[in-house]
Amino acid sequence: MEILDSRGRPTIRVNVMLDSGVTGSAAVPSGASRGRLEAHELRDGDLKRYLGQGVLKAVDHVRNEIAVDLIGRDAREQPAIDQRLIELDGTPDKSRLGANAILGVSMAVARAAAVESGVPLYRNLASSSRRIIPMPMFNVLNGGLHARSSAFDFQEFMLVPVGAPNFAEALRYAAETFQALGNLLAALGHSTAVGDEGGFAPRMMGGNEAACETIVRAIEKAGYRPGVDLAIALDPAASGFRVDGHYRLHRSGDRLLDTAGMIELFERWIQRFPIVSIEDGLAEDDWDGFAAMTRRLGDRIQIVGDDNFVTNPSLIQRGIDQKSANAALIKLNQIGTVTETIDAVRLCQSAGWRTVVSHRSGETEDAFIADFAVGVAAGQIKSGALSRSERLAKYNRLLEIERELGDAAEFVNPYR
Ligand code: 2PG
Ligand code: MG
Repeated sequence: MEILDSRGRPTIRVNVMLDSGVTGSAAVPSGASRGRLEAHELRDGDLKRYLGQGVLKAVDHVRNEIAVDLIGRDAREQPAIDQRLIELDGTPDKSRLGANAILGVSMAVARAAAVESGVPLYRNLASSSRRIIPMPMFNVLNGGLHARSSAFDFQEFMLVPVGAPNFAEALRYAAETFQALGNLLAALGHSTAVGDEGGFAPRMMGGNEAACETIVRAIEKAGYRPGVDLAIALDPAASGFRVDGHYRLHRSGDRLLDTAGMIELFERWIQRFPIVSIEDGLAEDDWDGFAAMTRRLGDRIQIVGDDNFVTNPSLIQRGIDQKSANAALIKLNQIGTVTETIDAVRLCQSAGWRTVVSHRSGETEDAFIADFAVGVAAGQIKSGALSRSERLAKYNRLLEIERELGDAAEFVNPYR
C-alpha cells in the first residue's frame, strides 16, 4: 500500500503473509541527496497526485506481478526470493518494477521468515555469530539538501559517542549533548528548528566551521570530553555543491575550492576538531580525489563512500581496487534487495573496510536497519538526530536488542 514518509511524500509498505498465517511488513525509505547510480525509485509522475510523487504503479507491481510470482515460494530462502525479484524486473537498475517495490517485498519477506522461525529479525539476518551493537553517528546539525535555509553547505554534522561503554550510554551521552547544543543555539539567538533528519538547522554566521566549533562547545557544556567521550563525524555530501569540477561553498562565504583545496580544508579541520569520520567529502565522480584523500588522511580518519558506491558491490569493488576509501555507507534502497545489501557488507568486511548502515532523509517508523546492522555485524549506524520518532525508532530498537542480548552484546569503538 501507499503510505507517507517523514517528509509527507508517498512511499510503499508491503505486507507478506505466509501459509501459517504469520505476517511480515516493511516500509521503504527515500533519499534526497541521491547517488546517480542508485537503484531506481519508481514514482507515478501523475502531477494530479502528490506532485507526481505517488507510488501507485510500484504498489500495482507488488500486487499484480510480484505477489503472483512469489506465492508458493519458501520465505526462508531469502537469496532465492531476491534473485527471483531481480530476474522478474529484468533491468540493471530495477527500474521496471521499481527498486521501492522490490525492496519492500524483500524486507517484508525477511521479517515474515523471522517471525515464522520464532527468532528476532537480527538473528535471522545473521551472517556472523558475533552480536555487535553498532556505534551510532547522531546527526545534530543539518545543512545541504536536508535544510535549505541553514547556514551549512555540508549536509550532516554528527556526534559519535566513542567513549561510551555500551549503546544505552552512547544514546544518553549524545541526547544530553544534543539538548546542550539546543540550549547553546537558543542562548546565542539562533533558531532551534530542525531539518529533515532532526538535527538543528540554524542560520549562524561562520557556516561549516562554526558548526564544528559549536558542537565542541556543546560537548563540553554537557560535561563530556571532546574526542574522548564524544567525537565528530561529517557527511558533507559534496556532490550537492560540485559546480563545474569545483566545490562551491556558497553558504559559508562563497568560496570555490578544487579537490586539493577540499582535502587541505579537511586536514586543517582534523587538526582543530575531534573528527573521526568523513563521508562523501568529495563528489561521487571525483574518484581520483577520493583516492588522494584516502592516501592523505586515511590512516588518521575513516573515509566513507556513499554516493560513489551506492551499496553496489561492483562499485565497492572498484573502490577497493583503487583504494578510494576505507569504509562504505550501506543503504538497502540504494541497491534494492536484502541479499545484495548483505553481499555489499560482506565484500567490505573481507577487504578490511568498515561499514556504516544508514537511514535515508525520508524515513518511516520501520526500524529494519537496526536489526540489519546487528545481523550483519556492520559495526556502525547512522539514523539521524535525537529528535523525530522516525529517527528514534531505530535507536530505541537498538536499545531493545542490546537489552535482550545481555552479556552476548558487544559494543566496540571502531576507531580504536
Ligand atoms: C546521506 C543520506 C542519509 P539522503 O547522504 O547519507 O543521511 O541522505 O537519504 O538524502 O540521500
Ligand atoms: Mg551520505
